[in-house]
Amino acid sequence: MPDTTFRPRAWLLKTCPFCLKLRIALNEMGLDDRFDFTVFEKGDDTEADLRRRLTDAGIKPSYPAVEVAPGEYETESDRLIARYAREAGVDPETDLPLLAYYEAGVFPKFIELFKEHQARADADT
Ligand SMILES: N[C@@H](CCC(=O)N[C@@H](CS)C(=O)NCC(=O)O)C(=O)O
Repeated sequence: MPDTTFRPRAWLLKTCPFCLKLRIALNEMGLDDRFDFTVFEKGDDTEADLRRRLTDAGIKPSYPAVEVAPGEYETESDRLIARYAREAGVDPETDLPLLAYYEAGVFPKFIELFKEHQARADADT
């Protein structure tokens, strides 16, 4: 019998553009209530725990990450969005105008800023 009590958990790095993309898509698909969200910061205990979970599952750590079924993890924002869009019966290309607005506007700039910020943080350590 399928486990109907399972709730997917989405791990989102606080300043990650791809994590915000997934969050926007889930919200726009009306799926927020079905998920538990864990927001973490670079270097904290939550990130260490997530990296362990992904590595143990044979997945290269990358954020966002979702436990899509008990003990089963998936990364890659586009793949995750496609997976839940299928479940929600929507086409992410045409049915999610807020996601489209984010992807065509702030998203590429946000990635540039994130990378610059990351490079500065790496240089400081
Ligand atoms: N193609 C991936 C890219 C995700 C990505 O590059 N995420 C960054 C954070 S914004 C990451 O996981 N970095 C690895 C790290 O910080 O260790 C996706 O769409 O999910």
